[in-house]
Amino acid sequence: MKRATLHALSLLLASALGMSAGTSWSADSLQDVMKKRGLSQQDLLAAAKTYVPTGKRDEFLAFSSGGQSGQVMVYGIPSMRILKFIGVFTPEPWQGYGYDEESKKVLKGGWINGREVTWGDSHHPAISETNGNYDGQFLFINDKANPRIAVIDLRDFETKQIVANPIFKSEHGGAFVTSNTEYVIEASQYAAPLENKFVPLEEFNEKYRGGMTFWKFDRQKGRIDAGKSFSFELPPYSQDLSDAGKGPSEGWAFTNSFCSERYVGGIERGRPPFEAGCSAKDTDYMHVLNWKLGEKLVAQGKAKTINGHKVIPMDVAVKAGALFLIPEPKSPHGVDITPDGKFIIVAGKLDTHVSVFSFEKIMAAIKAGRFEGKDPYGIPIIGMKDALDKQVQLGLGPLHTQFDSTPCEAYTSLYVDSQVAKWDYCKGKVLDKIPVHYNIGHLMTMEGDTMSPKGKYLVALNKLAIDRFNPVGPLHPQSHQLIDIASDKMQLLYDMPVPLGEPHYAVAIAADKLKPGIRYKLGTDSRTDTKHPGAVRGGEEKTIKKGNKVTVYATMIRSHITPEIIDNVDVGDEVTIHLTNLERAQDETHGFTISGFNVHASVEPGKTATVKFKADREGVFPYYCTEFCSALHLEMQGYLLVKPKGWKPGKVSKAETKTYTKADYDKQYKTNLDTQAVIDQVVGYITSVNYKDFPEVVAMVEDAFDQLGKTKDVKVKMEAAVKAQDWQNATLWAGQWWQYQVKTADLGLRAKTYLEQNGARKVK
Ligand code: CUK
Ligand code: CUA
Repeated sequence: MKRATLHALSLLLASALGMSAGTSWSADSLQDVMKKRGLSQQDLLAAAKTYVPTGKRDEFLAFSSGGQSGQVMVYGIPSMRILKFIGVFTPEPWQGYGYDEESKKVLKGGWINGREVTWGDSHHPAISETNGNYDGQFLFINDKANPRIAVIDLRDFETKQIVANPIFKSEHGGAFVTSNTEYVIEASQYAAPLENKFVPLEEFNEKYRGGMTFWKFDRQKGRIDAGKSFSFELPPYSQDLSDAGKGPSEGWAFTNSFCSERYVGGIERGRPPFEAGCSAKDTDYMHVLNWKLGEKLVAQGKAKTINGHKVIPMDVAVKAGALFLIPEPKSPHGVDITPDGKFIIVAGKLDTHVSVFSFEKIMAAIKAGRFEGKDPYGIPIIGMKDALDKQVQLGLGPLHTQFDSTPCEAYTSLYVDSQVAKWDYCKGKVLDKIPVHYNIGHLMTMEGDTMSPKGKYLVALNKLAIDRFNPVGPLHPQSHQLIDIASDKMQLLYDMPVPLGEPHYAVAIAADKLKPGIRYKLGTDSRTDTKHPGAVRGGEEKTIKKGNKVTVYATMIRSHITPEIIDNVDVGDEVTIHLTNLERAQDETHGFTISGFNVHASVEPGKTATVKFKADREGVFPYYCTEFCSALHLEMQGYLLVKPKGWKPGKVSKAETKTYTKADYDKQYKTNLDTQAVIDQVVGYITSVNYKDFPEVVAMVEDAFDQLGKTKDVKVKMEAAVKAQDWQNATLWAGQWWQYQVKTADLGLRAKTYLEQNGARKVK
């Protein structure tokens, strides 16, 4: 490149990146960096499109399944910066998920027939919708391995509920929501008897079944209502991905299937394997279900009850006109409804085409009673030609489809080709292709499965990373690739390694639709959103012993845990510690653990969490705060003393070294006066500007005064010690006064910095 051109580009980028010439980021240094790091013009453009400057935020948030980790990963787009791992089906230590009592109850909801299951294979996240568009309130995700659905509240990004499917033994087609989140859909995968009984494989056709569950979502409560949920019984066809209709197709749901051959393998019995028998036929079936009719059938008492769950038998659904089949090409995978709700796009793994089915044609065939026959279970089959709008040849191994903001434009992943194909489903034309690395499964565009896709970016969720990242041993990270889809030509922008598990699907929402809180109302049990019975305010801390049960009502605030000593525990006692974080300041989380008992709680501002264990060994067990929450975080500590049976206090040395003198006290006192002067200055500044217009600052100021308010009590104790000439305690109480001052000053300075950086105005 000519030097002049390079210089011009550098200047252009510099201005695009908000750098002005003359700062330390000079145009020349950008050239130097390009040269030194071997970056091309293309690289710089990609960098400029993904880079989110320090302190700035992303435009979209992606919720990605965490695959075998059983968790959900949250990251920003376009920066691809990871923001959170949400513990869902598996314990997550940092958040205390699975280590405190409240979250253990959530995980218990996902036990399978009384057995604790601590691992999950999360596949498909879904954001709650209102009128077919994301409303940013809730997130749902399924567990394929152990048929379960989880509910995550997006006010605090915490898992609130897990429900285990009462009739499935495995599942895959979930979680998908109906247009107004009336239901969360979950379809089974491998057919099995719906009852929990042994049935020999010889009775596969008669007794094994698939199904589709409609979990009723109670938006007010933010929880699934299992009592109002129901399922359709389906043939043993290995149902796969599913989707809910929207707009004109609202009220209907669609699910693919593979192995509609109902083939049962058994290599060891000399039979050809499943893979051969399950792909023998040229077509499988798309299932077309009317859930609104299903709802009515249940209300009319036409469902039977299996394992306490309402199930609509196939013959009942058929008779009511709520269940149909349509042949679809060989081993289909994705079934995706277009944003206008008019077409259903099916991609077949073993077919080079995608099939565009017309909802209008399907309805016309049903209305006219035009069927080409019935399946062995009596379900009417609509002819493929009567339902198909068109087929488009895209490439090898098409799997999943997402949509652009431009009408008719779709993106389909090509697993075998390792490509993304952009195409027009109205004209049936391929528009562009881009290679990805490697073997793409799902893909995701911004709000790309709603009625109003936002376009802009696409993420390819690739199965294999192979050579894309620094090698870290035989198990490679997964690879997400960010692709710019704002113009006609797709452009690869960024490779992101995912070291968590295999994310099957992800969804992305405009960040401004999310309004998460920064603190809980004081004393909240975050897993139930109710007042925690173990919550106490500052000053109300207590320890109660009844029989062999010890209950501690504790608080945490920088930088102490109250109580600091728990000494009324005898070996064999059951110990329950409720912890309330009294902080109001943003991001002032305290963690809590006790050595050796496998407990941990993450106690965010306002939250109350409980740890519980049996003190089955005598000994001395330090406890401490696990978050580096202030300069004196290491001192945020305490002791649990577990006494052996029959222990009596003997002669304990009371000798406590007296170290402090009047000189020490005077020195501390002077320091306190100086610190107060700093505080007064900061307060003077804050109250001189419009700080009340900044909610973050208001919270910090409240918290600061909280801390300062505590000095009153301490000062009284200090003065009493001074009067008694007890310089030891006078100095210690003066020191505690200073601790509160330091925390006040710290908050005040944070508030002042915030105000200065965010353009506060003078008000007086
Ligand atoms: S599945 Cu994995 S690539 Cu579970 Cu949606 Cu298609
Ligand atoms: Cu609280 Cu460290």
